[in-house]
Amino acid sequence: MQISHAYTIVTCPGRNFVTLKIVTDEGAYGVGDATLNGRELAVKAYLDEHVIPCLIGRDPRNIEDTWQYLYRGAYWRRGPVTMAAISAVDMALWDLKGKLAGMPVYQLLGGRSRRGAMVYGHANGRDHAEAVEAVGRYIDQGFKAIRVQAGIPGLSKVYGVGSGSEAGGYEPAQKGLPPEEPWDTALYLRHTPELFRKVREKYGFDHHLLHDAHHRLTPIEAAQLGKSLEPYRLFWIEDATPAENQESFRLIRQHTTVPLAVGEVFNSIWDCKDLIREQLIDYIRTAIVHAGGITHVRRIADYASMYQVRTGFHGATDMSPVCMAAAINFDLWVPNFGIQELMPHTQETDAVFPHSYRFEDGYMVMDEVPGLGVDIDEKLAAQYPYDRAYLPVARLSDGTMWNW
Ligand code: EZ4
Ligand code: CO
Repeated sequence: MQISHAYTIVTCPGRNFVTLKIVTDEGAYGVGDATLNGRELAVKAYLDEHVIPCLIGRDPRNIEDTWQYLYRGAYWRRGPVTMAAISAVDMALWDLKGKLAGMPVYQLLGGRSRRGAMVYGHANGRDHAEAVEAVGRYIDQGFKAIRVQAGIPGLSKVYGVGSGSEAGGYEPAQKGLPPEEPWDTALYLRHTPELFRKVREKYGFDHHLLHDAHHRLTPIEAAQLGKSLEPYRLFWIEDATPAENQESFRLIRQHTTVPLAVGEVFNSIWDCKDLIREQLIDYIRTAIVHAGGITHVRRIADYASMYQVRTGFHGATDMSPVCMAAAINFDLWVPNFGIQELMPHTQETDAVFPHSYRFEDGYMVMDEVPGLGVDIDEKLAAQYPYDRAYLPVARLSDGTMWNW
């Protein structure tokens, strides 16, 4: 059996997605997500120009060897573009292997460890009242876990908070050049504890609450936030501080017992190693599409399990349903599962990527379908041409660039 051809498909049913399709000489195929938000065509070119020519003629069943070939063989290891491309190949090969075996990928990994994967949704509001109300809507839908973000008085726009009509959590792609958003840490630290006080006061303590600081804080500021949120018993604070310098998390840990999650921008086990080994985090958020596919993320999860660090994979709308399907297969198996992020894709996106996963009473479940249980409707995809879009950037009030 050989890979006879492979190609990338770019589509924009609301936001841009890059998909890799790998086809065998016997006509079987697998799909992989290759989407890197705001840098989509770099991954497409990496695949088209450099990876696909090396895939032709290979035995698609040798997933591990192909992974090592693309990782070691590039000489230039790691980085988001390289790793997104490797992830796409890896996902497509697992999908294909599942189809060949007539089994879901979670069966190939070792079978089900649970009935469904607990997910958290995004409740947000332009002010506290709107955010508190949004939490109620998620509770009504059956969510067991809810991320809460709110606008900050004095700031015109805040990460994670759409305009009113987007209160359901859809995060729009940003057309044109990167939009600029203001940031002020002092205001954020002053108002955030109050938001969680109000949510707990209204709904009690029966639901898990999460919060994303989105890399905005220094370690000591993150420690302050953690201490101030302790009374509200959060499931986690995410991306409390940027993690290029992994030892930053030591300082946060010395001061607060709030659980910490990090890793949505990580692209290999090396980004996680010290954080996990020193038990500086509680949840690892690597996405299957950005951290080397199922093959590599499994290595990360196994390493994390030695230190009682659990998974909490990134699941925002800029990962396509192909990545979501891979994540849910993984979540159903992985012994040290924590939680899965869930943001609803647009109806247009769901139509381009027919899938078998679905939300049921706070969990993602999926049927016993071969492979990843997701596909791409190429005809429909062709109706949505690529439309360049960027993530926003953040600036302090004096104009200084900050972390978005
Ligand atoms: O900003 O996926 O937890 N979720 C997030 C996301 C990220 C986007 C970046 O592409 O932080 O909303
Ligand atoms: Co995040």
